[in-house]
Parts: sequence; structure tokens; C-alpha cells
Amino acid sequence: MHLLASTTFIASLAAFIAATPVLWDGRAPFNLTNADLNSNTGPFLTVVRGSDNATHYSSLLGHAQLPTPLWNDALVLPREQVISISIDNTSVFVPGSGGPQFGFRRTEFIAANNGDHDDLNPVLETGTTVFHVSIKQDPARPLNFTHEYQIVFIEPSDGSHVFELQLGSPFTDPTGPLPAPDAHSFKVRDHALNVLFETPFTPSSWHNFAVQVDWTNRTLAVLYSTDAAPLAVVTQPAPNLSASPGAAGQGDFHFGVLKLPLVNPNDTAADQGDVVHFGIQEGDTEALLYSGVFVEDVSHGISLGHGLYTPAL
Ligand SMILES: *[C@@H]1O[C@H](CO)[C@@H](O)[C@H](O)[C@H]1NC(C)=O
Ligand SMILES: *[C@@H]1O[C@H](CO)[C@@H](O)[C@H](O)[C@H]1NC(C)=O
Ligand SMILES: *[C@@H]1O[C@H](CO)[C@@H](O)[C@H](O)[C@H]1NC(C)=O
Ligand SMILES: *[C@@H]1O[C@H](CO)[C@@H](O)[C@H](O)[C@H]1NC(C)=O
Ligand SMILES: *[C@@H]1O[C@H](CO)[C@@H](O)[C@H](O)[C@H]1NC(C)=O
Ligand SMILES: *[C@@H]1O[C@H](CO)[C@@H](O)[C@H](O)[C@H]1NC(C)=O
Ligand SMILES: CC(=O)N[C@H]1CO[C@H](CO)[C@@H](O)[C@@H]1O
Repeated sequence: MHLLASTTFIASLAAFIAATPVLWDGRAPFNLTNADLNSNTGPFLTVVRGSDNATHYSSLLGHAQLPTPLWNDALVLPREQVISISIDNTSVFVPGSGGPQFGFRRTEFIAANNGDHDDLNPVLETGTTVFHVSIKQDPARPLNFTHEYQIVFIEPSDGSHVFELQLGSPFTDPTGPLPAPDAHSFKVRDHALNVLFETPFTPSSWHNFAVQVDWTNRTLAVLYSTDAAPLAVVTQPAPNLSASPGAAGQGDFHFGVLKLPLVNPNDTAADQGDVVHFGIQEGDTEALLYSGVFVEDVSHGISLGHGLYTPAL
């Protein structure tokens, strides 16, 4: 029995070693250029931004910065470039309808294949899939933790988020004590905005997150580590049943900087709650650094880094 059990274990380890299928890879290769960002060539759709071109708000850093060591062996040249994503006071997005979003400042990359996200989303958001992302501070262009930032999320067409990664002080109307006590922590929130996992945004480290989404049973589980440490499971699958099932629950996978306003006491009561169009923004230039962004299927396990895997949760 013991022998059989250990043989099975070795067989299943071997299956995990045979690499879990990457459904979309946003780890920017060195042949991806800033011009590609402007033309939506490659893995990113860069339309969620202000009026200037994409490279005014984002850039590929070549060999100037090291990406997360989780997927990049320290002894050889990295396989990906760090992506810098910033906002300034011109970062007012004008969507197809609804008018300019004067309440927000935002620059986001959306997962795509040469501009096509509509065909990609059902691929990334069926069965059970894992969304990987690593984030680092840009010390020259820090965030303002008095504000709320939503920095990674999947957004179905109803504007909700299947899950999101949040920083700063949650928007409050009427304005509560600011900054919030945990403003400097990352929060992984579910569709209903419950905090599933929280960890401090320490400077100088890469913060590696992975969120497993079971699209059929609608659950979320979170993995996390810093720098080269393999990902560790920090929350087991929890129900996320306020998210819509099926196609209505699928949406674009965003990462970047979305800054919410503070309430402007001069606005009407109704407008004070309209974070999209109203509120106070200082207009500062702020940025985050990204690497290690990809989506995988869990059929052969969840990648933990350095070739390690764990079975689906
Ligand atoms: C980069 O090189 C890979 C491998 O040759 C290729 O598949 C990909 O299309 C290239 N990407 C760009 C943006 O040129
Ligand atoms: C993007 O805009 C900047 C100035 O805002 C300009 O210098 C640059 O040439 C533009 N890039 C492209 C590819 O249009
Ligand atoms: C920032 O942008 C808003 C909206 O376009 C504008 O009303 C405001 O004057 C700008 N502030 C600064 C400091 O440029
Ligand atoms: C951060 O935002 C608050 C609220 O608008 C503002 O008072 C403060 O000056 C801002 N800090 C910086 C460094 O811009
Ligand atoms: C999903 O729910 C079904 C029905 O309750 C259950 O049989 C199945 O084990 C669940 N799958 C997972 C991965 O939890
Ligand atoms: C509110 O209005 C007053 C009077 O016009 C003005 O001085 C103040 O700057 C305004 N405050 C904001 C946050 O816009
Ligand atoms: C962690 C958790 O259970 N989150 C929520 C998932 O969705 C259901 C249904 O809306 C909520 O009740 C849970 O609190």
C-alpha cells in the first residue's frame, strides 16, 4: 500500500512538472517595444488611459529594473521586462458612453491578443484558472494612501469586479478618518468587497499574488509571497456567489493604477457619491511597477515559482 501510494505521488508530481497550461502570458518579452504598447500589438490593450498616447503613461523598462525573481532565474538574464504604469492629472478616461471620468485618474493594461480581448476572456474565465501578478513600488512616484486605488481586477460589463487588489483608504462618503489604518496594505477583495487577504505594501520588494477563480462554483482562493519565495496558499477557496455565473460574469482582466477621488464638499449630495465623475484629485504623477503577469489553467496544478506546483485548491 505504501509503495503504491508513493508511486502515485511520484506520478502526480511528474504530471505537475509537465508544466501547467499558460492561457495568456503578460510577462513582457524583450522583443516587445514601447511602440507596440501604442499600437496594442502583443499581450496588452492599452486603451484605458488619458488623452495622451500609451507611452506617456506606461513603459517597458528593458534591463533597467529586475522583474520578480519568482519566474526569472537570478543566475541568467531575465525572461521579461518590468512594466511601469503611471497616472497624472491628464489620466481622465473617456469611455464609449457616459462622458469623461473626471472623478478617476486611471491607466490600465487589459489582457488581449493583439488588441482582441473579447475572444480571450472566455478562454481565461472558464473552468478554474489562476491570475498571477507581481507588484513593486516606484519610489520616485509614490501613491497617496489617503486615496483608494484599485490596481488589479476582472471587470464584467456591469462594472463590478470578480475580485480586486486594492491599496490605500477605501473611498468614504461621508468622509471618514483618513488615511485608513490599513491604507498601506494590499487588500484582495471578493466581488462583495469582503477582504480575503491583507498584507503590507513594503518598499523594495516584489509582492507576488495569485488568485484562483473557480468560474463554475464561483469561489476564490489567494496565494502570495514576496521576492523569490515560492507562492504560499494564504486563503482556501471561499464562496464568491454575488459574482454572476456564466458569460455575464466574465470580463476584461485589468492591471494598472486606478485612483479614486475624495469627496468634494462643494458637490451636491448625489454627486459626492459619484466617484466616477466627481470629487477631489490632486493630479500628482504616481506609478506602480508590474511583472510576472499571466493566467494559467489549473489542470496540472498552480505554479508557485522555480518550477514548483501545488494541486488546484
Ligand atoms: C517576440 O518573439 C516571439 C518568439 O519569437 C514571437 O512569438 C513574438 O511574436 C514576438 N513578439 C513581438 C511583439 O515581436
Ligand atoms: C507619444 O507622445 C509623445 C509626446 O506626448 C511623443 O513624444 C511620442 O513620439 C508619441 N509616440 C508615438 C509612438 O506616437
Ligand atoms: C486636473 O484636471 C482637471 C480635470 O481635467 C482640471 O479641472 C484641473 O484643473 C486639473 N488640475 C491641475 C492642477 O492641472
Ligand atoms: C494626498 O491627498 C490628500 C487629500 O487630497 C492631500 O491633502 C495631500 O496633500 C496629498 N499628498 C500628496 C503628497 O500629494
Ligand atoms: C463544485 O460544486 C459541485 C456541486 O456542489 C461539487 O460536486 C464539486 O466538488 C465542486 N467543485 C469544487 C472544485 O469545489
Ligand atoms: C469649495 O468652494 C470654495 C468657494 O468657492 C473654494 O474656495 C474651495 O477651493 C472649494 N473646494 C474644493 C475642494 O473645490
Ligand atoms: C468570503 C465570502 O464568503 N465572500 C462572499 C461571497 O459571496 C457571498 C454571496 O454574495 C457572500 O455572502 C460572501 O460573504
